Amino acid sequence: MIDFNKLAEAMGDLDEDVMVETLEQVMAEGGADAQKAMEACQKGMDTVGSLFEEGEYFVGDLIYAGELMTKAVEILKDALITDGGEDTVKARMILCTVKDDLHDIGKNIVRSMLEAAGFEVLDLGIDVAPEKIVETAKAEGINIIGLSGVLTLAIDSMKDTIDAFKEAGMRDDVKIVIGGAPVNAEVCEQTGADAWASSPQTTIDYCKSWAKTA
Ligand code: B12
Repeated sequence: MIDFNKLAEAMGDLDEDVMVETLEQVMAEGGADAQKAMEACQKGMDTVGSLFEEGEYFVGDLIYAGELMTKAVEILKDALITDGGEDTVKARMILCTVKDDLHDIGKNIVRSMLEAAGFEVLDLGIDVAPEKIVETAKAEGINIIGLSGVLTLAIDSMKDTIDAFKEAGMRDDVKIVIGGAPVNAEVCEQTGADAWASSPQTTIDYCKSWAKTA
């Protein structure tokens, strides 16, 4: 029986041994609980964030937490990613972390899942300026865009990016999904995005529906 609270605690405590052992147990049992394990790790990341805010953890701890999360995804990957079966799509899309934000763990998880669902993901990386996203969409003829960001100020960069599409006269040609810790329905409306998602699966569902009508 896997103790997901213990897993979340291990991630919060940056206890690599317990984390790896628990995740390996999830995989040894067939990986059916991989999604639950992922959620527990994310809960642990929230603890890391809170301890950082309280001054108990430092930037070095955030870096280490990031490495642990990457390791967790590496262990769970095969169980998290489904091959998409008959529903697999073939479409190209852009994904990146918006300007001034360097966080990319969530983006990379979303990319892996989108690729597994059949998308060809043009990953522009982190701290990507609105102009670069617009120019790439234009040059490559891409009309599905995913914007990631976890800093509060990423919300402004998302809005700036969407405004840049408007200014380029391309807003009606693209569908934009935003995601990351501070993103919710209100932020979606505020930025003018077409959709928002907190889980990779919801992201895939939106992108698939857009790929079909593109
Ligand atoms: C790891 C981490 C770092 C690492 C990042 C390593 C990396 N390669 O990404 C490092 C050390 C570099 C870092 C730096 C900083 N960080 Co930091 N970091 C974190 C931490 C602990 C975890 C973030 C994370 O990876 N979460 C796990 C992933 C899986 O979750 P996620 O990104 O939300 O992604 C999921 C969903 O949101 C969604 N999703 C993600 N992207 C997308 C995209 C689309 C299109 C869709 C649809 C869905 C989607 O799917 C994912 C999977 O489910 C958070 C705390 C927290 N609880 O988030 C702080 C946090 C984000 N950091 C914070 C801060 C303050 C900083 C620094 C300013 C610290 C400093 N003083 O230097 C710098 C900022 C640098 C910059 N300009 O970006 C604050 C932000 C505060 C704020 N409100 O703006 C937080 C919240 C910590 C805190 N509580 O204070 N950080």
